[in-house]
Amino acid sequence: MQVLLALVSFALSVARAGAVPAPRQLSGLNDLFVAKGKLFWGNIGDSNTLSISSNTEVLTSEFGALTPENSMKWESIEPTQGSFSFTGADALVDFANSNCLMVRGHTLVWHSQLPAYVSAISDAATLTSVIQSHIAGVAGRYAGQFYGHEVLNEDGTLRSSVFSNVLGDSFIATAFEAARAADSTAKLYINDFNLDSNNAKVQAMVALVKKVNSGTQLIDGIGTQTHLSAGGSSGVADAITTLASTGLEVAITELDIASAPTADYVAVAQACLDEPRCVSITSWGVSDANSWRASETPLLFDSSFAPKDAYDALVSLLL
Ligand code: 9MR
Repeated sequence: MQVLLALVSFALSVARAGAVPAPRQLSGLNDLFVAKGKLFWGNIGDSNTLSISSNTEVLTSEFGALTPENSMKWESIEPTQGSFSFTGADALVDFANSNCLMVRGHTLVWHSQLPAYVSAISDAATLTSVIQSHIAGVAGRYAGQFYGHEVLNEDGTLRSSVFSNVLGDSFIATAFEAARAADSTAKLYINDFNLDSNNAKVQAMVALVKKVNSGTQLIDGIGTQTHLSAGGSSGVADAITTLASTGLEVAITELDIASAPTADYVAVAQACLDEPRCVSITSWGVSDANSWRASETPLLFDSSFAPKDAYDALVSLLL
C-alpha cells in the first residue's frame, strides 16, 4: 500500500513537473548588461515604492542602481530656503547602500517642482547664491557616495525658467561648478527629454555642452530621458551616437515606452550596447502599478510585478 502511494505521488509529481512551468528564474537585467561592458541597468525609488516588498524584490534582483524619483528635487529637499529635509533622500541612499546599488542624484536644478521662494527670485546675485547653497547642501551631503548627479534637467534648449530668465545661460556653469566643488568624484550630467532622434534639440544639446565645456570640462555626461511612445525607438541609435560625438558619457536615464513593445525596448538597449560611450540605462519605474504613466503600461513589469515579453526579449538580447 505504501509502495503504491509512493508510486502514485511520484507519478503525480512527474505529471505536475511536466504540466506546470518551473518558477521563472529572473536573470538579473543589470548583471547581464554589466557582462556586456556597461556600468548598470538601474531603476528609481523613493519611500513610497521602497516599502512595497514585491517591488523591492524585483528591484534588488534585476537592477544595479537607484535614482530618487522625487525625494531629491528642490521642493522636497530644500522646501524652505536654507532648511534641508533629507529624510526621503537618506532613506533612498540607505536602501541603496544596504543592497549594493549605485545612486544617481536627481536632480539639482530643474525648472519644475521648485519651491515658490526660488521662482520668486528676480535678482541675479541672490539667485546665484541660492543655487550655490542648494547644490552645496545636497551634493555635499552625499559627496563621494554617488555615481553621478543630474545637475540640470530639461534645459538643453534653455527653456524659459527662473534660472534662464534671471541669469541667462550662466546658471549652467554656476550649477556645474557648484556641484564639482561639492562632490569632486561624482559624474556630472545634464539630463533632458525628447532627445530621441537626431533632431534640433539633440543638435542644440551638442552645441550647448561644447560651449559650457570649452574651457574646463564641467559636464561629464548627457542624460537622455527616453520617455517613448510605442514605435518611437527608430531614431534613438542615431541620437545616442550624435550625443556621444561630444566625447562625453551618455546615459539613458528615464526609460519607459508606452505599452512596452518588445521591438522598441530591444532597439533602445541595442543602441546603448552599440555605442561605447553609452554607459547605463535607468528604467523609470519597476512596475506599471507605480509608473507616472500607469495608464500607458510602459514598464518591463506589469502591475502584478510579472515580467513582460519585453523583459524576456531583453534577457535574450543580453545573454
Ligand atoms: O516620476 C515623477 C513623478 O512621480 C512626478 O510626479 C513628476 C513631477 O513632475 O516627475 C516625474 O519624474 C520626472 C523626472 O523627475 C524628470 N523627467 C520627467 C519625469 C516625468 O515627469
